[in-house]
Amino acid sequence: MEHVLREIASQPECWRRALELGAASPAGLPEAGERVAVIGCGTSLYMAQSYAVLRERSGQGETDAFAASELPARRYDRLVAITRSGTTTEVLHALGAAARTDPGISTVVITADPATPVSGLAETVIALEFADERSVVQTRFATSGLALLRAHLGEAPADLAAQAEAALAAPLPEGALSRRQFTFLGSGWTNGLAQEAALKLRESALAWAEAYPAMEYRHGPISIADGNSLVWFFGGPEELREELTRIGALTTAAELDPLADLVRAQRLAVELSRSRGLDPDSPRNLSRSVILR
Ligand code: F1P
Repeated sequence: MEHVLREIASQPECWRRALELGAASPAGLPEAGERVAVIGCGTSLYMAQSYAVLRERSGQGETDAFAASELPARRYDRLVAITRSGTTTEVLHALGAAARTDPGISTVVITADPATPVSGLAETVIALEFADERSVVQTRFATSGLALLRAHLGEAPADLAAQAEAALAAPLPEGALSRRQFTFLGSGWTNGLAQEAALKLRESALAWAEAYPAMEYRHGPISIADGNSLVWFFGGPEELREELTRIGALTTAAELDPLADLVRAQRLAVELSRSRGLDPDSPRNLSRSVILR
């Protein structure tokens, strides 16, 4: 069995541990009222985006998410970095630059591997070693990190881990494997999930996969949709789904919590990869951590 499939299947257990940890408010996470920037790259960026929306929505304070390479020189009370590997160059640079330009800023990193350079650059380290992964393609570290952050906000459904179990058993959209174009739509905090689902399909299955805020999708990208498309709703209006059905696209929508539905999209990525004769553990042109020299 592929590592990624084993890691996908272990998410309910990982989420239980992450939810417990988040609810216990580990030191270093943002306090209510703070202005916060959250950074990451790739998957970790998309989790940062989802968290930023959730935190603002919960009334705990202004929260911006940035690709680590794009962190502006603004003043924040706290910088939260998310990195599975702890070695991603842009994350290390951003933490270093923030400490130099804004000595008053508090820094915290959420990582799967605390024995890495990132630990020397953040004041507080939250280690999710139990969610570390062998696969290049991230699944359980990312979702466990977001589960932890949601629990810390007091926003995680009590049965979230059970919903991950349901997502592992839920059917994939019938006919999905024969589609050639995949679009994931979100709204609010689920935009990050839509981006992450599309990334999974690109990394694991070299698939043509895109992601948009559902309402933005109407402003052009919808022209792509046809009988070869699967459009997956993590958020967005029912009328749009009906319109896409009329166009001939296959559609599916989250019946579970959207984070649990991401598990279903991860499974689709692996199935699609297999059906194309690829190895989902070894995406083309990608290493487990992007380290720039
Ligand atoms: C971020 C990342 C992943 C990507 C691949 C390479 O890593 O860009 O999103 O899927 O694994 O690294 P990290 O900073 O979270 O370790």
